[in-house]
Amino acid sequence: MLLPLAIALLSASDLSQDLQARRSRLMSELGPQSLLILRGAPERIYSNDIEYEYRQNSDFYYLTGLEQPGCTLVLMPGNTARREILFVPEKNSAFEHRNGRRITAGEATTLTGIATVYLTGDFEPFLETILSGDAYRKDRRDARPADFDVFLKAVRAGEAKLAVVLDQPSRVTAPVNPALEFANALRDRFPGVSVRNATPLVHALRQVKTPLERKLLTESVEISVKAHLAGMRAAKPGAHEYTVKAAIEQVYRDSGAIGWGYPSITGSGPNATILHYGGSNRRMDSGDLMLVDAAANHRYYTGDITRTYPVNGRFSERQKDLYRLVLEAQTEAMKLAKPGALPRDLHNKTVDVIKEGLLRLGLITDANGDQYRAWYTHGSVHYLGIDVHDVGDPAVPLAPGHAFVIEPGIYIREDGLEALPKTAENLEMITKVKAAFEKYRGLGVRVEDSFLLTEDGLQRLSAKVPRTVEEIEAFLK
Ligand SMILES: [Mn+2]
Repeated sequence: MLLPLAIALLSASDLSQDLQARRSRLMSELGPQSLLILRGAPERIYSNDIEYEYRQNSDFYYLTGLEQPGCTLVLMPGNTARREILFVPEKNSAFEHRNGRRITAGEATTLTGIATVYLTGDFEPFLETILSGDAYRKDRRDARPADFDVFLKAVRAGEAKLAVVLDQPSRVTAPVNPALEFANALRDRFPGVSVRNATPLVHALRQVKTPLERKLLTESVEISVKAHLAGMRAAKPGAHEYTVKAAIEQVYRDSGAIGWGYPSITGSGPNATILHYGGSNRRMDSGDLMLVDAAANHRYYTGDITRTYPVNGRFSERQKDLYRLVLEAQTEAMKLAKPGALPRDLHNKTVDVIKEGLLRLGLITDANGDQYRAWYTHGSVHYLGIDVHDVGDPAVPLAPGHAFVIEPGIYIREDGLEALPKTAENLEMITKVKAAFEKYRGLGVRVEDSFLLTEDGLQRLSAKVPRTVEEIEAFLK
């Protein structure tokens, strides 16, 4: 049973208009005295002189839609013209013969909506000139020097801001982020500028998906749905985990997706209790549960779906006990996913449900404290988007345009009791839960769906993957 997959082709102008709107919102937040510099991701070595498949930096992609390495974006909100400037690598026939075409300035403009495109070699003289307080003109056809007046006045007054976007939240003990290091070096050299971290501004924008982004994420999850169904059909007693993984990833590429949004997790039997199980060589037995956590990267948007199902098509009673509990936790949290709620409200609901259930099953002796953490070992809500664990401030209440998952799980890992710190309370608990632990030992269950909150309510984008015990058993029959 293949679900029909309708992916309308997106016109370049839909994308470039959306990109222009994103940059325009960012520029009004930055203010006229700012100059934002954002460079694309560097290429990275896989082995000897072979590079990894290139992946663009997420913030850079969000603002430019460019997948090509070597590009730099500059935003100057105070300019009268040339508010957006893109630097792209020069055309080079020999290089392109080996490594593929580079986009031309004209193509870059069509794709990004940025009218002013200079070459990478112009970046240095451009910065040098502007930060020294002079107007930059590449040639006489360039716009008037007065374009830069607001920013140049700020430089001369010592009030100019050099805005940077950082890959990850910098901790005090972490090595300095290259973008920050670069900005700090410029600040030290040019007395008129100070450095400003614009990461929260960009990430606040990314937290609320535009209509185009919602469409792309929906398409991406449709591909992942199809992939999960293919994986479910491939899982059989005697087959290997890698066969399930291959069936899933085959669907991604065959649907035109770039590939996976994160490495596929295909864990059977005890491997289902490993949260980020990366292997896939185990042979599946009848009686195993199979945990699959996988989703495609389609046009730089990634959903996130987890299903756990019996390899032989029928849940055993002990598997049903855990499965139904995890499902109930997710269902109850879904009911709270409304505008105004906080992600932690949803997570806390899954905790309440799971605590009650674990107590009922005899796996903990106290539903008030933290005993549940022995079996429920992770958070259950994160945002989705260009990154599978997308950026966003969890202190901001849920609102239309937010995309996220709810993914409770229970893992009765083989050494689950041994691993507990030997406190007096734990020792007492261990004695009392021993029998239940032996009953459920080795089982891991997680259920995860991708959601989009819209003006009309909550959409479960991954709704077409069987989810209840009955739906799963009927599908696997
Ligand atoms: Mn997830």
